Amino acid sequence: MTDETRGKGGEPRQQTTDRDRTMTTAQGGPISDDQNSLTAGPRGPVLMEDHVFREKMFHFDHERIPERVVHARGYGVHGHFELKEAIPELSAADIFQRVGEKTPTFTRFSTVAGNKGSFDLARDVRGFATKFYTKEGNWDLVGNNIPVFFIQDAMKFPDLVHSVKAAPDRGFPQAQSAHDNFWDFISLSPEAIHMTLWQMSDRAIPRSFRFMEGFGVHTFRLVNAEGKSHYVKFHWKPKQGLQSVVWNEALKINGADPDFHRRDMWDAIDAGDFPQWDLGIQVFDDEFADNFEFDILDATKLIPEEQVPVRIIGTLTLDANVDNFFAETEQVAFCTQNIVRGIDHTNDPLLQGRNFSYLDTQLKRLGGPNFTHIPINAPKCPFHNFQQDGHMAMHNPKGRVNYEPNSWGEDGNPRENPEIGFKSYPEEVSGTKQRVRSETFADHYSQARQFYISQTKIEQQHIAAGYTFELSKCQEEPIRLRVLSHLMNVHDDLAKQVAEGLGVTQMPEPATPAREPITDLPPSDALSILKNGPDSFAGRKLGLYLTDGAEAAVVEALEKAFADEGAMVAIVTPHIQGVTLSDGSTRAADEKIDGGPSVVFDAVALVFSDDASGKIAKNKPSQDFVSDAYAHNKFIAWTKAAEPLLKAAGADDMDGGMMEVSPDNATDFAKTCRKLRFWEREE
Ligand code: HDE
Repeated sequence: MTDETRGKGGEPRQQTTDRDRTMTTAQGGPISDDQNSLTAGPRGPVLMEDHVFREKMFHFDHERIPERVVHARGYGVHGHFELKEAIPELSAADIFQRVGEKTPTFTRFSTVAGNKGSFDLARDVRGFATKFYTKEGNWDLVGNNIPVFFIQDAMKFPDLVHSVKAAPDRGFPQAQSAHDNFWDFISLSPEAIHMTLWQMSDRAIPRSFRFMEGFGVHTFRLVNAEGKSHYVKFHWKPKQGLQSVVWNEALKINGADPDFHRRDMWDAIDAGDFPQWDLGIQVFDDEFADNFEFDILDATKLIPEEQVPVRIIGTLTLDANVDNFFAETEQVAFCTQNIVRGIDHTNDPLLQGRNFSYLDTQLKRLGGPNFTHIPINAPKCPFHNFQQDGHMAMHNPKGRVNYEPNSWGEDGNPRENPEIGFKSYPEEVSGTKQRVRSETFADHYSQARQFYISQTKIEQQHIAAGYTFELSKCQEEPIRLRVLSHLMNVHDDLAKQVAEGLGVTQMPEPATPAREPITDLPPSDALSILKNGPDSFAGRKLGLYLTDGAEAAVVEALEKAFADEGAMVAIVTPHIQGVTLSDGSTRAADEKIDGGPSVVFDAVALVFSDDASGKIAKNKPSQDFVSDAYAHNKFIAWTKAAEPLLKAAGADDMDGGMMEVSPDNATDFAKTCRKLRFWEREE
């Protein structure tokens, strides 16, 4: 990649020559000394006239912009969307017309509750927002990794967000929902219960952004060239398969590497291992909507894939890291109102509220109405209008015409185009002006139950453990019991497990449902992570712990087996200088043992020399490396000399997740790792 082409987020990077490298002020004046302020005498006062100092400090003082009020911590990546199946019969959107055509994209993943500097493995929803730079304007699909939301009406969003974020008096807790305010709000808002099942499940602690799904959440419209409309829900399906961590692991990753998710994305793309997602659509019509058990405008409900299959129409490939985090990841401004001809909104009250909020918040965050001039936000197709001036205006049209209609000639004089211009779907609307929640939004428990019964036993245990952990952080007993009273309407088994975990012996009365739940919805396999895992270890990472003198043949066999699998191998050693193997070859270290705990790997292998065996068994970080891998149900391979360490770490119960490794069976170990975790250990 040349310097000139790297600036994907904006202008090409400037070519630098020797002469160009002279440091200048923002005004372009060459700087002779950037180390010392201008003073009256070597020990005298700094002079006000020092314009070089003043300009430098002034700019530094203003470096920060307000962080996003939610989704503050995020990570952006460039990519492209390739259309695999054209859908002109459904949508006139230009991006959906020509098979094989690639549309540039920018995707930002995020956590919701934490500040910009918080940690990656918070138990939280993940944002999954993609800007498609289509030939007919930017289309933003601003989704999450969970297909439903906490609330039904945008009016409640400030309350929801206030309740989950740090309390206003004490300024904590940071980046977590395990506290009274959040569960107080939830327990008084039964519509949120379905979403909390997802949030307490392992969906909220993904292993990597690469291993999670994305959802547009709301029902949108697709409108074809004849003006015919279908409803649609958008899905992102990771080609890498789904994978999450376990909660104890998440807690430890946050200490070991708070940047775990962003580092993972950066490393994968840097290594050329480009993550991909298929874009799927669930398309349905009014007849389906009228017969569906729930309201399609209610964002606390999903449509099971068994009822409306997901049709794959294209693939997103993320293939380039940003050049400048601030210019691209920070300044990108997603707006749900950015839609293109062929896609339209519905009357989902959450979506309609969002359409106001995103534009509004960008104004504050980016300082004025010209944020569309920032390269990452600007369309990549031609654009012309009579908008002008304002803070930091970068596109300043020439000539005298700045109004319409006008009678000036054609040149630089944009006109409306009814042929290709955006037209809202002409839906008939009428009704009494009032503040009321539709009766059709009143069922709060049925899909929560459906989600629960769709999970494997292990996943159900994790959900119960998630509630137990979070509610145990609530100091107020009435709040804990109120949540329990809702869970009793979801599933007895779940309510019992949580009650037991909390030590509640006297169950509360179940909450009074606004509408009797439907208890016979069938399970949906698509809702489980473990039923949708990968079929290889590709894209995952083996932590290979080596000592000096480790048998070279085993090391080479493991390296080859995992490379063949498409996986990464990170070398962990007692010293950062690396190790010398039995045949005199060397391996550089990726991590020293205390900086590379097993929580940052997907599987581990221990290849030690006899000489190192006794000493390493007594080493605390080495014991943690093994005991954590064991406790988190990871596959562990070892050579004989590692047995004392296994024993010291309490991992000497030789179950099916443990394998003594030799040059002959390294490939078998890599294949075993395809299951990702040995869940039987937890059962
Ligand atoms: Fe957002 N949301 N949101 N949200 N949201 C923002 O916009 C809002 C909702 C989502 O990487 C804000 O630019 C309201 C659902 C993502 O830059 C803000 C409501 C979904 C991102 C805002 C919702 C999302 C945001 C803050 C209730 C999934 C990060 C900064 C009606 C479908 C985008 C910003 C990025 C960000 C408002 C609910 C996804 C304040 C009012 C539902 C991925 O405008």
